[in-house]
Amino acid sequence: MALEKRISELIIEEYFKMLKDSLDVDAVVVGGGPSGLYAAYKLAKDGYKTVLLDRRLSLGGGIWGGGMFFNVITFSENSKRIFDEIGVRSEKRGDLYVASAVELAGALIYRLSQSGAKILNGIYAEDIVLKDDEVRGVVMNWSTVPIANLMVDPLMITSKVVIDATGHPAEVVKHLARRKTEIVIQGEGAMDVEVGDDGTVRNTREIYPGLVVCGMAANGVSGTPRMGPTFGGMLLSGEKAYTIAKERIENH
Ligand code: 48H
Repeated sequence: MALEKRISELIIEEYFKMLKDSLDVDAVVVGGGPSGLYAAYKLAKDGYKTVLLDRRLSLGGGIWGGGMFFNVITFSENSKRIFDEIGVRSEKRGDLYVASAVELAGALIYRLSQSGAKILNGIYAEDIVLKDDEVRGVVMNWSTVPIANLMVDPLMITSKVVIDATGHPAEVVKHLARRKTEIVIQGEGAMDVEVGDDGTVRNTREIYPGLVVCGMAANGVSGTPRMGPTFGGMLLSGEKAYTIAKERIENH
C-alpha cells in the first residue's frame, strides 16, 4: 500500500477512535489554560473519563506570555506544593516564587497528555447540553467554522460534569446565562492581587447543577478583581474544580 495512503489512514483511524471514545464521558473541561489543564489532569489521573477542549491549536492559554510577553510567572507559598507535584522548578524571591512560564505550560501539557485524558484541540464549545435543569455536556464545533463564517451544524459530547475553564470570557457560563436568568455574570473587577488571587479559589464552584466554573472564568462571573500574572490561584482553582467535579461524578 502506498505510504501516502497509510499515513492518512492511520491518522484518521487513531483520531476517530479517540473522538468516538470521547462522546460520553465523566467530565468535559472547556479551556486548556492553567486551571483547566490542572483540573483535567487530576481527574484523568484518578481514572475518570475526561475530555479537554481548546479552541486554539496549542494548549496553555494565558500561561505562555507570563506578564506582557515576559515569560516569567509568580506565585505564593500556598500553591508551591502543586508546582513541586508537576515538576516545575521555582525560586523563592522574598514573599513570592518565580518560575518559567514556558516550563509551567510544558509541564501541565505533558502531564495531561500522559494522564489518559482525551485532548481535542482546535475544537470549541459553542453551547451546552441542558436536560432536566442540569448541564449534561457541551455542543462542539471546529474552531475554523466561525472564523470562516460557515453554517455547519455541531456535534455533542455528553458528560456528568462540565468545567468552564475558558478564562476571562467565561463562555460556557454565558451560554447558560442566556437560558437561565438567575445566572448573573458580574464581570471581573479591577486589579487587586491579594483579593483576586484568593477570590479565584473562593469563587470556584458548581454554579449550576453539572457546571463548575474555575480560573479567571470564576472571577469574571463573580465580580472578583483580576490578579495579573500570578498563577498559583489558577492551579489552586483547578484543584478545587477537580474536587467538586469528582464529587459530582461520584454522586451522579
Ligand atoms: C474551547 C475555549 C473556549 C471555548 C476559551 O485564559 P486561560 O489561560 O484560562 P485560566 O482561567 O485557566 O487562566 C487565566 C490566566 O491565564 C490569566 O489570564 C490570568 C491569571 N490573568 C490575570 C489578569 O489579571 O489578567 O485559558 C483559557 C483557554 C484558552 O486556551 C482558550 O483558547 C480556551 O480556554 N477557550 N476553548 N471552547 N468556548 N473559550
